[in-house]
Amino acid sequence: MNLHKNAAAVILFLLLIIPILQSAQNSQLSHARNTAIGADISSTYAGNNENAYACDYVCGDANGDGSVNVSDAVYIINYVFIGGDIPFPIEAGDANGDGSCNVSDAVFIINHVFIGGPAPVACPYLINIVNLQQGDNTVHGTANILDTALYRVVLWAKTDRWYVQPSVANPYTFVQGDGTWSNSTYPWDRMVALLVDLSYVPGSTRDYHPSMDPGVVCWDEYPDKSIKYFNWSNYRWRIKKGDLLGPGPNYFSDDTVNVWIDQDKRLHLKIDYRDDIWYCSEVVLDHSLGYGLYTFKVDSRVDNLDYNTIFAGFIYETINEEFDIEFSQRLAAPFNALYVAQPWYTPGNIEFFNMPNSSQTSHSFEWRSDRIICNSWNGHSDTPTGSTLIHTWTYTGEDIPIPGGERMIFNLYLFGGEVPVQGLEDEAIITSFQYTE
Ligand SMILES: [Ca+2]
Ligand SMILES: [Ca+2]
Repeated sequence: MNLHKNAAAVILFLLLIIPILQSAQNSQLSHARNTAIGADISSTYAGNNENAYACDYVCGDANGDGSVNVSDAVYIINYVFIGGDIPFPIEAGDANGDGSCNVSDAVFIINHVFIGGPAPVACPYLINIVNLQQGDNTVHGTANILDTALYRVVLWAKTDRWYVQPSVANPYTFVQGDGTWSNSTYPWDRMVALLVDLSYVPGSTRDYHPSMDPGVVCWDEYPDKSIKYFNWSNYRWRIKKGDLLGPGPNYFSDDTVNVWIDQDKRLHLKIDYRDDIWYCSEVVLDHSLGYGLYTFKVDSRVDNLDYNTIFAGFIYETINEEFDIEFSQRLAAPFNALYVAQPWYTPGNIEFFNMPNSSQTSHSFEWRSDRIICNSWNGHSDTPTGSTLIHTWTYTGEDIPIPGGERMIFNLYLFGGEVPVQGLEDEAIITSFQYTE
C-alpha cells in the first residue's frame, strides 16, 4: 500500500513539476537581474542572503515563505538537480529529518501534501544555550546544523557593553561533530551565543545587540531574548523596544498589540494606551539595502491620523543621513504628508503634499547617488499611472544619504512624545515592502 502511495505521489509530482521547472528556470534568470520573482517558486528571504536570521525556520519550508507545500518540493528539486537556490537555511530542506537535503525530501513533502503522509518533524532550533546559570564561567550549548564546517559560534558577554568571549584573540567557539559546543567566559550580566557563517567579523566590543551584524545566522540569549525579530515581506525586521527613546521621546513596545502580522501577511503597527502609557511601534530592517527602489503599500488611511501621530517609512543612518516619507498633520500642516531629506531645515529639502482619504495607497522612493524620486499613488499597483498618481517629487539637493549603515524603518509614533490630541489609538497597516536594485 505504501509503495503504491509513494509511486502515485512521485508520478503526480513529476506531472506537476515539468511545467513548473520550466517556469522556475525563467524565474531564476529574472532573479539574477533582480526583477520580480515568481511568488511561489522563489520567494525565499532573498534580501537576507548576506545577513540572515534563520532561527524560526520551518522544516520542509525550503523556500522560506512560511508554509510547507508543493512549491517547497519544487524548490528542493531545483536545488538538487539544476543548481537552484539553496534552501534557506539548508536545514529547512531536510523535510524527512535524516540529516541531508535531497530528492527524498521533495518526495516526503509531496507525500505529505497530497496523500496525507507524515508532516515534517519539528526542526530543532539552530542554536541553544544549555543549562546556563548567572555567574557561570563556562557556556555550553548545541548547534543543530548539518555542516559544522560552515558555521561557528561566537559568544558575547554584556556588562557595560558587549564583549566578545573568551577573548579578542580567540573569538570563536567551534561546534563539535555531535552538535555541542562550549567555551569559557569572563563575568557577564547577559550572554549571547551567535551562530555565524564564515563571513562574520568578530571584533572586540559592541554597543548594540550583537545579533545585528552581517554573517549572523541565528542566536540565543540568556536570561531571555532581549530583541524580537520577525520575517515579513521577504525580509527580517527587528522590533524596537524601550522607554523614552527617539523619535519622541516615546515608549516603544514589542508587544503583539503594537506589532503583528495578520493572516494576509500585512504588518500592523499600533499606538495603544495601556497602564497610563501610550506605546508606539517601530520595526527596523536587519541590514542595509543601499541605492535602489523602495516601495511600500499601505492598507489603512494615512490622512486621518491623530494630529500628533506620525506614520513614516524611511531610511535612517544618522539624523543627517536620512530620507523620509511621513504622514503627519502636525509636521505637514496645513498638508498631511511630506517627503524630506535630512536635515529638514536646509532649504529645498522638504516637499509637502496632501494624501486623500484612500484606504489603499502605495509609496516609493528611488534612491540614487544624484537624486531621489518619490511617488505616492492610489491603489496597490506596482507603479503609478496618470490616473492613480497622488504626488511625485524629485530631490537633487546636497543631502542625499550615502549608503552604508542605513536601515529601512517603519514607525508609528507621537510627535514629541505628546499624547494624542483626540485621545485615540492609531494604527497603520502595511501590505508589503519591496526593494529592487
Ligand atoms: Ca514554503
Ligand atoms: Ca532529508
